[in-house]
Amino acid sequence: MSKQEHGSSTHYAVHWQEEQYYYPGPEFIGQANCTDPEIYQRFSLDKFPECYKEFAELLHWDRYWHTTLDTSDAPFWKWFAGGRLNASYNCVDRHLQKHKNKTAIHFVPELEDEPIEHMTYQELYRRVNETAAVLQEFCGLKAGDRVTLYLPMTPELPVTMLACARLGIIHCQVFAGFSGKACGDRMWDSESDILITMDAYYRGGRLLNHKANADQAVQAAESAGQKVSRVLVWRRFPGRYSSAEPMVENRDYFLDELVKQNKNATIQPVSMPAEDILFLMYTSGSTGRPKGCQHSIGGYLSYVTWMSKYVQDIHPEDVYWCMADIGWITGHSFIVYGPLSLGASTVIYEGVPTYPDAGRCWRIAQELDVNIFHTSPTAVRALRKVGGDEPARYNYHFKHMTSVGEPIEPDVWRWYYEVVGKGRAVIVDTWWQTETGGFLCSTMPAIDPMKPGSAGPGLPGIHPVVYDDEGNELKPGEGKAGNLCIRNPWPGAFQSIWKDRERYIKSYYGKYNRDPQSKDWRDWPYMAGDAAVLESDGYVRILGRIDDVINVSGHRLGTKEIESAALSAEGVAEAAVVAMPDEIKGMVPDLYVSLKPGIDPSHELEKKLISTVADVLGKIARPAHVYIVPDMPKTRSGKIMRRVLASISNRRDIGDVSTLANPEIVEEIRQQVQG
Ligand code: 6R9
Repeated sequence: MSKQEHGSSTHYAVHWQEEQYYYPGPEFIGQANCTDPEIYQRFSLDKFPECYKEFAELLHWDRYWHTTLDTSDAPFWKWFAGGRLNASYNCVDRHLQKHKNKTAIHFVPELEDEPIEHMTYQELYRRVNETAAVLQEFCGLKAGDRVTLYLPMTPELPVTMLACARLGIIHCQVFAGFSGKACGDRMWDSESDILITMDAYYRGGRLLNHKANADQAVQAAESAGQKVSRVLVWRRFPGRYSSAEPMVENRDYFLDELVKQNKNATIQPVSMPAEDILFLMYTSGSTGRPKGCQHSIGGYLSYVTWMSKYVQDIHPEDVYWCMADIGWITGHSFIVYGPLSLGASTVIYEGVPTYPDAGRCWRIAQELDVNIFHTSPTAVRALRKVGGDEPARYNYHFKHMTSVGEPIEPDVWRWYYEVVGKGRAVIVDTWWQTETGGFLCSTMPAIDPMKPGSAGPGLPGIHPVVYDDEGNELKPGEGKAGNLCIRNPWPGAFQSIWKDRERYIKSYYGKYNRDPQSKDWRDWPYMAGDAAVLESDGYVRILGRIDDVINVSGHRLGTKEIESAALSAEGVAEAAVVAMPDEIKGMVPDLYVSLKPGIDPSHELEKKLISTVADVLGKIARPAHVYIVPDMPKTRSGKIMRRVLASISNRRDIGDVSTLANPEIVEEIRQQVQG
């Protein structure tokens, strides 16, 4: 699949056109939570928005809502207005009566000689309460305050999230693989003066010093003007500090020690308005500044609970493993909130899927008897590459598997289906975004046939539409690519961008809004920022982002963020980032820079640029190649022509460059890059 930009419109060349269907087997259908094909009618547009009551009814409410969808401040939708509930109560307390001895979380440490921890709902309840007591009493935090979490994949992460939710505190978890600087920027944006982190964690067999990153986060937040009053540090091994960094007096505290002082404390869950904020999740957009997506308590939790039950097909007796990181939206929705709200057993794996060998995932599946498996195309490609025959050596039985985060090539899909799923498990290819809270397009696993490479139709209640640049609707089967939009709001949708209402309207509703004054949701189609083709069977085939976002291993990175990181290196005058397809990661960034006068290109400088980007943003943003070029190709008005650089990186036809201000530079760069 490749993308070429011509002026403002975007044209896609699609290299797969898959029309082969696979059907769910009778074994799966026989046990599925939803087998009723009428479900789509129950959620047709004429039943909107009241149909979504069914989602909210999966939760415990302290007070029922009076208005299912309040549109008075369109497009800032308010779901279940007037209702009150607590997310922590819904994910923990309400399961105690029937399931207190059931495993809530299976924690699998990366090192195989460390024992697997099986935390029951009763144990989760105790730990969440004790942690909430520290947040309330020691930190003085209360509903509406923001707290930044910078935690790795250990049970302390969901425990801390649920402790926040218990008190109505807004948690802002930053992916632990992000740099301290990226974390500090988000602390500043969300105005959190407390950071909760961990001393160390395992990755690829090494115990990483995470406290050092946390210290950098504090430094970055403070230099941006955000005071940091406390840093609470969970210890990976309670009682044993695994970091070389000093603890700062009157600022840093061991959270496992504070929790011990609150042994068996109980904290009443605060009854929160449904429309208050549960968490912020930062994501990349087309400008350098990350967007803090604001998710609500009632709408979000209803949505992910329904999706977990009917799309993930989670039953009480299932063992469910989503291999995403909780630092991303997938982990929030489909490791923590959805599964725990259903009272399921959810697996948290600390480390690298292929550590110490290609069989690790399948050993975990065998040992824990995992039967629902959820991962990304990047992980599937990597697992296939290192151990294409491994799954057959292990005795596990998946009934259901998910693919999420990027388009999955039909060939990779088939390996996932035949080899990982052993030809028995259904696959759902779920298309959605940080902003959307939960899935939007996917097959319903017991109802719709699967088609490799296509996400599927809009889920019940979701009505996708593809518009061309002029706002004309593209018909199913027309074969044309356009901008994927959703006609209607849905309860999982984010409420706004934190502190930036304008950007929210402009980025998601600006292009296709029919009347800025309208209070009618029909006038506000949601624009996702993805290009897609609507197929004749109603399935949506996602082609990729239309904005300046690169999807690396399913993680969104703004090209502008990488460029501004590169510009922070000494001697760099200009920077441009383009996307390159990669066999494993889907896409990777290529970085082009030009230097200030008097600075000479060197191999050292290239290496320095790679490490600068990694330091500023985190390792996942590292450019695949760095090209130091004599000048950038530019328009007469001085804009860098990224599409020309993209064509050079991707060895595509460069097209007409005669209108550039400096056309001669193009051939020079091409020779430098392509040899
Ligand atoms: C959940 C998540 C969102 C972007 C999205 C799209 C891409 C996600 C996909 C997919 C093809 C799928 N994307 N799921 N593309 N097929 N099943 O990934 O959220 O990190 O915000 O990324 O990822 O381009 O716009 P997020």
